[in-house]
Amino acid sequence: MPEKRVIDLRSDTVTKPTPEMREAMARAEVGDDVYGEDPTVNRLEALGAEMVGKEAAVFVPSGTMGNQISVMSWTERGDEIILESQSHIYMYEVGATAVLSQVQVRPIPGHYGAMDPEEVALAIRKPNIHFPRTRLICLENTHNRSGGCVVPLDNMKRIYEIAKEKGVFVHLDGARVFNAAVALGVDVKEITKYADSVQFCLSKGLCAPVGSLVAGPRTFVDRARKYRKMLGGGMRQAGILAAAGIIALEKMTKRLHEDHANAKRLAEGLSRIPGLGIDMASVQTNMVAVSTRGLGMDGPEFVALMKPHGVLFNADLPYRVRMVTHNDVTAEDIDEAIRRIAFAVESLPKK
Ligand code: TLP
Repeated sequence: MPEKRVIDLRSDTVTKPTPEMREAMARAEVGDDVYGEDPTVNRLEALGAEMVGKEAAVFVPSGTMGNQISVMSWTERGDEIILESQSHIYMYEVGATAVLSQVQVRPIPGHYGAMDPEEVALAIRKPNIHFPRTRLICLENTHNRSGGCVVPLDNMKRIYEIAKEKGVFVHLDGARVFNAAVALGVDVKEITKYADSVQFCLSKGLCAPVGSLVAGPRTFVDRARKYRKMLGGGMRQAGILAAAGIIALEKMTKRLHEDHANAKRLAEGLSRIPGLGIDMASVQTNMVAVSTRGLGMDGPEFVALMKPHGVLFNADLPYRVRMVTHNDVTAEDIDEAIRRIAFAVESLPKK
């Protein structure tokens, strides 16, 4: 019997570089990027900065490093930063804000990933000998742990206005900001204009093998570049990677709507399977958050149930799994995944 095709919905980070990317990587013109001499990296940084409407950008190995050098570049030891309580910077970056920037975090619970601007305003500290200085607000769009929800533009605008009134900077974790732009039907600049700096990933839905860009004012990017070096992220002939990044930005941003359509298709199919719970309002981009409570099974058990059937995804809450669509899964794969899940759930012993 032929091997079952594995349908990998764990993340859009699993995407492989496209044949066009591999070709461009093989042919990339390179130099030593620590000397600023890699023409392909320079081209990628200029292109990225231009696309998000910022003065400059720096190429970094990962989204995590991009976010962390951004926090380092805006803050001083002992400052406070405001962020959403389920944000990637708070949940998934190994507590780096405490270690690297030595800042205190002030998490605010959001609604579908969006913080209430009034709560943000209240959280900004007034000058007082007892208080840390509020220096930075971090936003995330799309918001990963809410199931890929888009933070609305008016919400970002209001928070940005509040920040500017109070002399606070705004950093956007835009790991998937192009997904947000596609979902909103706007140019990405309409989103990034409500942030002083932005980190965006080339290696997720955009399929580059490695890398993110951090963009912002030139002085900020100069500081970020220096922190990148400090953390060991100064790469040499990185043009090999940047060549794929250029294709990610120029071409792959234009196909993300396919992933969004596949996520809807998946959510609709799964919502017809008894025991699986889906909040359709949260299915806005390339993720589907599925509650497993109705199955009487926790997230990790459901992950383990489906693994032998060749459908992979992760549990991100005790009773929730996350499925992510991307360039390496087709609409047919989605239908096949729904079929396999329906079959496995139907075959469970009745309680
Ligand atoms: N997210 C990964 C995991 O770390 C959870 C994933 O599979 O979704 N910001 C956001 C919003 C992210 O989702 C991620 C990665 C990052 C930053 C970090 O990017 P990398 O993995 O390049 O360090």
